[in-house]
Amino acid sequence: MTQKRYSNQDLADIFQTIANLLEIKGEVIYKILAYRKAADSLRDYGGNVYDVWQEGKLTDIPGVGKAISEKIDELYTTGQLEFLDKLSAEVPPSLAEMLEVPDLGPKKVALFWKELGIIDLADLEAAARGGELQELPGMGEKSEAKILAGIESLSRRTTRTPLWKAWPAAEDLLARLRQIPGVEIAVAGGSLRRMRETVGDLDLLVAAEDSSPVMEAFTNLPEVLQVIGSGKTKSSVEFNNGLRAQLWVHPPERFGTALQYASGSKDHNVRLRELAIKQGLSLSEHAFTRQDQSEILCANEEQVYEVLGIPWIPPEAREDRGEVQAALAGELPDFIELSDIQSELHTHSTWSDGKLSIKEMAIAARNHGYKALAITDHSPSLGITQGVTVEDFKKQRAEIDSAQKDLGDSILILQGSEVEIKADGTLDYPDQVLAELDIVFASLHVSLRQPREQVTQRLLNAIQNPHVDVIGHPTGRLIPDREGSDLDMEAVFAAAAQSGVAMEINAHPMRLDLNDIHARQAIEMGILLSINTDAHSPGELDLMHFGVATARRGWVEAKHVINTWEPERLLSWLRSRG
Ligand code: DGT
Ligand code: CA
Ligand code: ZN
Repeated sequence: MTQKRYSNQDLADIFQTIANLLEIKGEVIYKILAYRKAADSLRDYGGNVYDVWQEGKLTDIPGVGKAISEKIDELYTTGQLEFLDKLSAEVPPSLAEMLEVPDLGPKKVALFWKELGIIDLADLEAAARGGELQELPGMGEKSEAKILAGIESLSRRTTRTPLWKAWPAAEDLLARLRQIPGVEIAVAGGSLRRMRETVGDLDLLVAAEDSSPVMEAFTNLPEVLQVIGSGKTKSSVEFNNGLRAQLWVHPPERFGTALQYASGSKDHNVRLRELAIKQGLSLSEHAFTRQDQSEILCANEEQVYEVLGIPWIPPEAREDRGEVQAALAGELPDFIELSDIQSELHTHSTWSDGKLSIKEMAIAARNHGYKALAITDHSPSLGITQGVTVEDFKKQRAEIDSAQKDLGDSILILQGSEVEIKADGTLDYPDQVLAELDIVFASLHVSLRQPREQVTQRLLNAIQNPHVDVIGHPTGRLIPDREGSDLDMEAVFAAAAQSGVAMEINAHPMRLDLNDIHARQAIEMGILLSINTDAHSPGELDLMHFGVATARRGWVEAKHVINTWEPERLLSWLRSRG
């Protein structure tokens, strides 16, 4: 009997596997859901399940009932699980990996297994390439091609963590680091500070005279699964949930060089070191060093750039995409800031799938300091949500008028729509209905996997409709699992530049769509942008900074973004369009 110290993540994986195998086997749904719920709950559990087990309090963990706690107990005591062994003998565990393929469900997996003896992804890929899947009942050429594309997207997937997961985790860790005696500053560095859409690991920077108590506290955090490395200025750990973090600790008088170094990117840092060398200096995370070995210390990051003779460059733009050259030439853009945003133009209310009424959303937006809010509920064809019917618009307008009356001129409420670009390329409302609205977003939500030419043409139709003001989350991607549509962006931008439609940077961190590269391309072509959270609840209005960061990564200035404008100017731009 061996004891194994399963991590929270290990346990979650085991129950996830059980759920998947039961599903393929055709077990009743409530059992499957119980295992899934347990898996989710264990994965997100803050403490160490192992410790809870030792205290005999497993059932205190949400989602862990008698059956699950007995299995955890068996795993910790014996190192195995008889139930899983038996199940695996019936249903090959490798079948579960096929469920990772987008749009491939347990019924199909069971079919492939029983009919063709396919037991893993490699078998599946071979069968799809050989055209064997399309012969099966309920399958065809199209669904086979879709599976193949899904397998390819899986192999592109990396172990990087989406920013939307990493960011709150880092904020929580930083808040706790700030509680440690002796910690003067605790901030994010690395790709996290540069707001890349995914991060490899979290870099956390602390200023403290004495590093050892900080390192000690960090490596002993309850959710640390293992300490990968530990030294005086840097420690590296892996948490129960699979996330990794490095903590850098430097004395306050050297914090500027440390923060600059750890913020990266590596390529940006290489450029800075080249600049330093030209001045006879070497630049490290500790200091600038002159040839006589004397040091120049920088307590803050601005000083590092000052010594190098260039303006401070925002972290989001430190990707070696020409920013150092631009800084040297005095041609850095006037990067947009969160405080430049004057209005939120893409939101949902109870008229479709939003949580709040129009008035409640307007109050929430006003609390963010916004001067205007557009309500852009979905049109009816998007079957998953209730949409606004043509008949509804009158009633909705009356509700807006009444909310506007109650709120006075503290915030301007616009009646808008997020009209669906349907699979056939037409919009979900007739033109005369669109013409009545204050602002129209057109978005793709369905049939995103159409061939390039077809899906691009749909977007072009919307761009060319004179009543459409903004294209919402243009590619439709979801980070990390859903790639955007296969759009011909050259054609899209050319059409947008011509029609004058604005393109959205959707600020929701699962979207960030347009991305940084496309945003930069768009403004270079003279296209206006609009940054919005697509909030379905008041809390989501807080996500704006992710969109602004994406814009900054794309060198976007306030003047490129329509919702930095005063309401007057916005209204006159909207009126000047159809
Ligand atoms: P990630 O974690 O893959 O999303 O990307 P970063 O940028 O956070 O990179 P990471 O975590 O490997 O290292 C954090 C920072 O440390 C990186 O942004 C710059 C700095 N750094 C790491 N390795 C090197 C290096 O070899 N040379 C220089 N100049 N800087 C480095
Ligand atoms: Ca990192
Ligand atoms: Zn929306």
